[in-house]
Amino acid sequence: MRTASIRLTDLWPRRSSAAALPPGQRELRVFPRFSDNPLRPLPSSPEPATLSVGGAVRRELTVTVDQLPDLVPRTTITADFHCVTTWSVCDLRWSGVPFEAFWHEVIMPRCEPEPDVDGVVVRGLDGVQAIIRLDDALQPDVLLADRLDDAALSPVHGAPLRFVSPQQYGYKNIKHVCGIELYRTTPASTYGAKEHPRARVAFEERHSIIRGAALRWPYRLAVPLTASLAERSARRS
Ligand SMILES: Nc1nc2c(c(=O)[nH]1)N[C@H]1C(S)=C(S)[C@@H](COP(=O)(O)O)O[C@H]1N2
Ligand SMILES: [Mo]
Repeated sequence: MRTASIRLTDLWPRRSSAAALPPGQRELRVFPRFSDNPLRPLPSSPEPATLSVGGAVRRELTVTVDQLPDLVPRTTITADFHCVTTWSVCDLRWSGVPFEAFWHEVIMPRCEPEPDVDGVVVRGLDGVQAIIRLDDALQPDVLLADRLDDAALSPVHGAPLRFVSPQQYGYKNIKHVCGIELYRTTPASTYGAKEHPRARVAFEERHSIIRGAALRWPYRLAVPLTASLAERSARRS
């Protein structure tokens, strides 16, 4: 299995022989847990798990995560995952509901967003959040996923629900999703300048100020330690 007992040497991103990776990215053959704060424990999820939609809407909405595939048809995508710190994992199979369909078929009719909504803040149960412009959120490969590689999404990789946006760096792919808040004016980032408003992998938008290529090495050097700490703290909690 891709996640069974990961060794430190597995956590050094290597040039890929097979896949053509985006600029500055290298491959990991394992999929570790990762975070800007690797010591943050796994959050606990309420039972049943819910997803709330609020912010610039006429009506707020809360649905259970189990309900989602009844509201919007489920889909499966295969995508590579790219962390801003330069590691990529190839061919992950995510299953869930497309965000675009959730937007048009659930949020629009039920919540009636303000006409000038520009994007959403996606929030995780651990307090981590990402700011996503609406045009990025509505890409056809963006999912609210509850399954990974034909199994229920594990707590390590973001149960009960994960925002999956393959064209954006990992930090926009929020785990343990519990809330979506619509905004009209872009809020301040909880990551500060580290969060690029778009974080598109293809354009190497790693940071809002510093040029992406300049951060490859400083970020890459921290990968093995960060990933092994995140793995250990997640598997203990
Ligand atoms: N809720 C939450 N989501 C998060 C993070 C986090 O710390 N908390 N870290 C982000 C970062 S930086 C990365 S690279 C990926 C890592 O996902 P993984 O732990 O499944 O490898 O999750 C992203 N989403
Ligand atoms: Mo990341």
